[in-house]
Amino acid sequence: DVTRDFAFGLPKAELHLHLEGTLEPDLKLALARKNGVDIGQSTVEEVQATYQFNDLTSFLAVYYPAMDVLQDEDDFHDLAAAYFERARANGVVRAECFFDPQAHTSRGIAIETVIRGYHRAVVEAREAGLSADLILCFLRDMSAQSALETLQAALPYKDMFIGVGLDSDERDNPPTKFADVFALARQTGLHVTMHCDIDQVGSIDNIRAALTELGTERLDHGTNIVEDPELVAYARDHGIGLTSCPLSNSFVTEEMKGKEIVELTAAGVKVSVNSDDPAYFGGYVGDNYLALAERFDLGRADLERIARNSIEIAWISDDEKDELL
Ligand code: ES4
Ligand code: ZN
Repeated sequence: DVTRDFAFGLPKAELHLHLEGTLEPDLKLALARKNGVDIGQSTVEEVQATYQFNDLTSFLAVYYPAMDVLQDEDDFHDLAAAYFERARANGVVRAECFFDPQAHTSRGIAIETVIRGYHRAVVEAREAGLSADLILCFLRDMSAQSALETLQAALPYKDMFIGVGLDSDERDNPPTKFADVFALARQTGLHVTMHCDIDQVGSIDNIRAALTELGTERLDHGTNIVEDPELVAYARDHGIGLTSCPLSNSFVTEEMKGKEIVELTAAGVKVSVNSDDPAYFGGYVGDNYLALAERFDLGRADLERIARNSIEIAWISDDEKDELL
């Protein structure tokens, strides 16, 4: 008997959210017009008609080109501000948001434009009572050298983000490719997480390396860790949080990973539910809680457990967790 109000109202942390994935068709069109960028569509319906993905590659082929509409600091601010508003309506009390600087620097936007714009929205969200921070993600299909240069360029703004992540296409781009940059990030005092194996790419070996060699504190997706009881025990014993994204997974892997979420939670692994790229995958985090509950027959207590887990694995102090729980 999970209702929409219950799923949306649960106080929760959103830990796997790409700010660039919150670009709704109407804002995309408004920014295209403002900045004189021809995106090839002029109505929301036309934009939505281009959203035909059945795997990660077909998704990313729509996702990255759309970012051309983001040009100045206000654009990045407005994108993030719109997300924070939606997040609050979805019961989010803590948001740790990924952003992809290389998707912007590679087309000539200065990294400080990106960081300052997003950060201004973070500060405003905090003033409005939503705990929020940024996580800088490296694009794994670019070189390790590019990731290193990106981190170095971002370090002057180190007080504006709390960690680093790794996203984009995992095929042939295992986490070990970025061992040096993650080591530097950890030395700098940044948190570390990485996208691991949404299962048609990569392998359990990537998850093992992420955990035991690269020191990741969370696994983004990573639900196919269920294949390996030793890694499940490792994740449980080390308090490694998982950030699962049911609606996103149903697009790029054809299933929500509900069985894995239930099994891992029962095994004592802290699995959270998140929206990934909500403007593209049919819903924000409340929609993800609701879809998971409906599809896998979860009850209120199950969703309460997931929401509590999300706050417990957030990168905030124990005092702040107590306040939010
Ligand atoms: C992503 Cl679904 C997905 N997978 C990998 N990287 C991403 N960046 C944004 N969405
Ligand atoms: Zn993601």
